[in-house]
Formats: sequence, C-alpha cells, structure tokens
Amino acid sequence: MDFTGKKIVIIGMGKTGIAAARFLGKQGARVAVTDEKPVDQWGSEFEQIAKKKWLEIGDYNARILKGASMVVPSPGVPPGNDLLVEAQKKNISVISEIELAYWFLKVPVIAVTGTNGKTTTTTLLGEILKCSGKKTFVGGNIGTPLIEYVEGLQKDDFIVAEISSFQLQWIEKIRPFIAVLLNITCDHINYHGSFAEYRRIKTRVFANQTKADFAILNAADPEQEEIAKTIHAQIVKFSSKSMLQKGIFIKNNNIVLRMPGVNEEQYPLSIINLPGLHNVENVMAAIMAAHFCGCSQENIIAAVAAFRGLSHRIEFAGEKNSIKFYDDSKGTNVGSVVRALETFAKPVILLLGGRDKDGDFETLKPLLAAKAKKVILFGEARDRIASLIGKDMPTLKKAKLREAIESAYKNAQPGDIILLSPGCASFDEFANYKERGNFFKDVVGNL
Ligand code: UMA
Repeated sequence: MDFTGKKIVIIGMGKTGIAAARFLGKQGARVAVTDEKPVDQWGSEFEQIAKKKWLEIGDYNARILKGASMVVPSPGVPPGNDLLVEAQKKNISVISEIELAYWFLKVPVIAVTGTNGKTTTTTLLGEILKCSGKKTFVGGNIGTPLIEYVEGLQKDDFIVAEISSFQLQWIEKIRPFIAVLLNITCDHINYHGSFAEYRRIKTRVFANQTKADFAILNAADPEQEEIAKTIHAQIVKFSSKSMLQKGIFIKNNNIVLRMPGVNEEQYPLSIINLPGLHNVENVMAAIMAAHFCGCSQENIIAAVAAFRGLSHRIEFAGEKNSIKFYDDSKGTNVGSVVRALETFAKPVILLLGGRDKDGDFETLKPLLAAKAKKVILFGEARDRIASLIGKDMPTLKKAKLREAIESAYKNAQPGDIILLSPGCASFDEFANYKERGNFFKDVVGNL
C-alpha cells in the first residue's frame, strides 16, 4: 500500500491515534489529526510529532475530511460518530488501526477476543510461547497498538494480539492464523447499539480465516453454537462443562488435550494459580493455541505453573480484622461481575458502580441473592443499578468509591469478603481501571 502524498485523517489522539499518525507520516502520507478534546490535552506523546511537516491539526468537524482518501478512527470512537458517518457518506474508506497494521505485518497473528478473560489469556499465551523459546510480541488492546509494532523490525515468530470489539469495527482483510473467542456476554452496548451488533462485530475476527487457520471456541458458551456455523477455519473447542471428542476439557482434576493423531496430554488443574473456573477456561484456550504453535507439554506446564495472574483481576488486596479485600477493577461489565462472584464461596459485600455502559444488571439478581450479603452502589451508575437489582437485595448508595469502601468496611464482619467488581467503566472518577484499582488498594491499606 503506497500512502505517498495521500491525505489520511485520524480521529482521536490517544495511544492508537498518535502511533498511527507517526506510522503514516513515515510512509509519506499527509496526516490530518483531530480529537474531541482541545490540542493542549493531547499529551506529551503528541508533542513528539506535533511539529512534523506531514502533520496537520484539524477541527473536530467534517471540514477535516476534505480531500481525504482514508479515515483511521481510534478504537474508542463509536461507529455512530458524526465524522465517521460523514466519511461513509462521502465514500471515504474507514479502517481500524489493526487493519492498517495488518497490511504491513510480516509475523503470524494469534488474535484473542471475547467479553472477559482476553487480557489474562493473551498474557498467558505470550508467556507460554516465550517459555517455549519462541520470540513473541504481545500487544493490541492489552497496551501496545499493533501499528507501533509494524514500525519496528518484526523479527518475532508470533504476535499474540488482544483484540477488542472496537478494533474489529472497521476491518477488511485481517486474518489471524489462530483466533480465540473466549465468551460473549453483554458489554459495550452504549458503543455498538445492541447486543446483536456487538456479537456480530466480535465474530468478524474469524471473517477472513480459511481452512488453513484455527478457530478456538468455547463449547460451554451458548452464544457460540450459531457463530460456529459461519466459520471457515478448523474449529477446535475448549469446555469447562463437558468432555469432548476433540479439543480440550476437564477430566478428574486434569485438563485433557485430545487431538486426532496426537497422544492425549494431561495438565493437572493444581498447576493453575488463578482463582475461578473462568480462569481454567482461559488457561485451556491458551494451551490449545500454544499446541498449534508447536509448544511442548513440558514447556506449557512450566509457563502455566509460573503464571500468577494480573493485577486488578480478582486480585487479593489485603486483610483487616479477618475481612478480606479483593480488587477486580478490571471487571467492567456484568459478565465479569458474575465470574468474580462465582469465585467466592463465602458471602460477599460487593462494590458495584462507576460509569454505566448500559449493562444488564437485572440478570445479576439470582447470583446476588446467592452470594452477596450487601451491595454498595457508587458513582454515576448507582441509581440505575439500584432500580435494576431491585429492593430485595440490601443496598447502600455512595457518590464516590472512597465512601463506598469505607461503608463496606463499616458493614462487614470478620470472615466477610469485600469485593470491588464494579461492572462499569471507571471514567466518572478515574482515568482508567488501573487507577481505580490502585485507589482501592490504597484506601484499603489505610483503613
Ligand atoms: N476520542 C474522540 N472522539 C470519540 C472518542 C474518543 O476524539 O468519540 C478521543 C479521546 O478524546 C482521546 C482519544 O480519542 O483523546 C482516545 O482514543 P481511544 O479511546 O481509542 O484510546 P487509545 O488511547 O487509543 O487506547 C486504545 C484502547 N482504548 C479503547 O478501546 C477505549 C485501549 O484499550 C488499548 O490498550 C489501546 O488503544 C492500544 O491498542 C483500553 C480499553 O479500555 C484498555 N479497551 C476496551 C476494553 O478493554 O473494554 C475496548
């Protein structure tokens, strides 16, 4: 693809937008950038490209599209955005950053998507590959945009990319040789408009795969039965619920990998250091993908046993007066709250709230009745969640997370668990989920 002299518009000057601008500038494009925020808030990384000759800073309106041959929106820009709608009306092609990167990629891509567990599975798979002596880049939604990788030497054996639905919105050709779909539950409805549309976009990860590729699906996820019918790649499933003729599943405290023409492999569940059945699913998906990359059982076991999980995913955050605190700040949708609650046997005081993503909190009712002794609602979403979970569940409402934590502690007794699994985005009070999780740990530390 030759971009010399072409005008490319980039919407959003966050991590992705800045990396895409730099890449396209180096390719000889005329890059016009814009953001809903004023320029003085684009951050220090932008300053490194601000004075480049190829860069033009434009207003956040349709005038910026004049003469453009392509638009690259940042993942966070929703499809209904006025500039994107206008670009489509003018027949200007709109391309996701991962698609743009794919046009220049020389390294095979393993894509990991799903509503929950993406980051854990992506990280673990990266660790397994590295432990098996394979040079591996881990990126995408997990942190480093793929377009930034393309700028480098591309000397790795594999790329493991966490891929979000936002990134799949504007793809055309991207073809991962392994694509993993962990699960699909309700999320990002305020972005995609409906669950059906969110599911449709998620499944695009398989769209360009052929019989030479692999699709790793979750046999226990009812949403995936229909999806499987549309996939061209070789389908292999993992299941935490039942045994499979072919694939990876649980039997007698072992994970069993059963593939035609290969000796059955067993991985003791005891090597997994992460809480919850959902994490066993993540491990199974990672093992399956690693198997297709030629990793040995011995190296897989070593990497899984060494993996301690990630921060802010049902992470133990301290104990006071025999009350245990857990930080699941990464739990930004209802599905992840379900997973977190299912992890605990004891009654939980749950901290729920933040910025609403139109989550279906009503579905939590039976699980809350079974697992929670109190729910402390906080942040912008507190009133809406209260109306959805109903009056049977004892709830308290607090404006800010600090008050919510203090109130949970006041209401707790020795032996209780206080869990921050907010089911919402953090942006009403924090820059991101990490800042929220670290704040939680700080407040807990100072109780
Ligand atoms: N912006 C606009 N108009 C809009 C929306 C945003 O101009 O309508 C501007 C904002 O003012 C801001 C910029 O766009 O300046 C931010 O762009 P972005 O939100 O796409 O964020 P990036 O910094 O580019 O980070 C993105 C991902 N963010 C989102 O998808 C929201 C990061 O995932 C990812 O790590 C990064 O690219 C590298 O690939 C974060 C995330 O929350 C962790 N992802 C969601 C999730 O995991 O649930 C999908």
